[in-house]
Amino acid sequence: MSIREVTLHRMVMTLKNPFATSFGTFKEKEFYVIEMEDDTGCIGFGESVAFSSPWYSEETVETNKHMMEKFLIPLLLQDPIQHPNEVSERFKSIRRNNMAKSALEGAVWDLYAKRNNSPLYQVLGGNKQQIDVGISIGIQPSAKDLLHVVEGFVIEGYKRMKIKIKPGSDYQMLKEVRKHFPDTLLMADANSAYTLQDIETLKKLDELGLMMIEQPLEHDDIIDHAKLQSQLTTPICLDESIHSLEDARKAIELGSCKIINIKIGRVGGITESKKIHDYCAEQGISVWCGGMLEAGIGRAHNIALTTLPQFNLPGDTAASSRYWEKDIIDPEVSVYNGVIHVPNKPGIGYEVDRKVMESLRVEKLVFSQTNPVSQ
Ligand code: OSB
Ligand code: MG
Repeated sequence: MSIREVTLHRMVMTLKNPFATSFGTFKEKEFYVIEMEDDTGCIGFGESVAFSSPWYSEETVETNKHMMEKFLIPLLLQDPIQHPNEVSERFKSIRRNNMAKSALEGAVWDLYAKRNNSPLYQVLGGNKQQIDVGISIGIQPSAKDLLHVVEGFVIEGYKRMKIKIKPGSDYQMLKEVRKHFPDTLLMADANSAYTLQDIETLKKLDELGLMMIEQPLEHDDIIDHAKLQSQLTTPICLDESIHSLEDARKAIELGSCKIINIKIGRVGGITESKKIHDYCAEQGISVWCGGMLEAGIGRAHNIALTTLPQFNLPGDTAASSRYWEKDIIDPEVSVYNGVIHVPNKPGIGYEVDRKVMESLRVEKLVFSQTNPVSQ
C-alpha cells in the first residue's frame, strides 16, 4: 500500500474531572489525530499519546509533532509498505521517540485492516469478543473522597480499582478502601514516587492484598525494582521502565517485576506491543493494557490489542464518558459491568466524528507525496 497523504489534527480536549498523579494534575489533554490516506482513498487513524509536558516520559506533544513532521512522515511517504510490521523497521534509524512512531504506526494498522475489510483485533490475532476493564483513580484529597469515588466505580461494575499513590497518600488511604471493599480487586500506581528508602512503607502495603503495585521506583530503573520485588509479596508491575521487548526481557530476567503494563505508545507501537505480549506469554508473565487518558481513537487501538490472549488482567481502558463530555468517535466506548464489547467493523471499529473533531481542533497540517513538507 502506498500512503498518499498524512494529515495531523492537533486537538485540545478538556477532561470532565481533573486527574491527579504523583507528578501533578491534568485538566486537559492535548494530542494529534493522525489521518492517513492511501492511493485507493482508504483512510486510517492514529492518536499520539504524549502529554503537554515531559513528566511521564521525555516526549511531549511538541516533540511528537517535530519528529513526525521532520523525520517519520517523510520516511512513510517515501516508499510503499506491504505490512504494518514494516513500519518499526523503517523507523529504526531514529532513536526512541516511541510515542511519535506509535501514533503513525497505529494509523497504518487501521488503514491496513480497513483495506482488508477486517476488524483490527482480528488482524492482530485477537480472540476475544469482549474485554474486562478496570479504572484508574487519581489521587484524592482525603480518604472520604477516595471512598466515595471508589464506591461509584464499584457500582458501575469496573473489574478492578487502580489507585494512584504518593508518599503521604498511600497506606492509610488504601487501608480504608480495603476495609470498606474487602473483596474488590485493588492495585496501586506510584508513577515512580518512591525510592528504596521508603521500603518500610512499601512493605506495609503487603497487608492489603493488592493485585500489584505499579512502578513504585524510578522510571529508568530495573535494578532497585528487583531488590524491592525480592522483599515484597505484592507483585510489582512495570509501566514507565519498559520501552521495548528487550527492556521486558531484562526486567523479567532480573526479577524486577511479575507483571507488565503494556502501553502501545510507550513501546513504539502495536508491533512491539505484540512482541512483548508474546514473550510474556512464553514466560508466564501477565500483561494488561495501560492508558494515557486517550481520546476515542487511542482507546480503540487499546481495545483491539487487549483481545490478545495474554492480556489476562483488566486494563485501564475505561468508557469515553469517564474522561470526555463528547468523545471524537461514534459510537463512543461504553462499558457495562466492567466489560467492553469489541466492535466487529473494519479497522479500529469506530467512526471518527469529524464534526466533534473539527470543533476541538486547534491546528491542521497536511503532508503528501508531492509535498512532504506541510502546506
Ligand atoms: O501511569 O498509568 C499511568 C494516566 C496518565 C499518565 C500515566 C498513567 C495514567 C493512568 C490513567 O493511570 C490511565 C487512563 O485512565 O487512561
Ligand atoms: Mg502507570
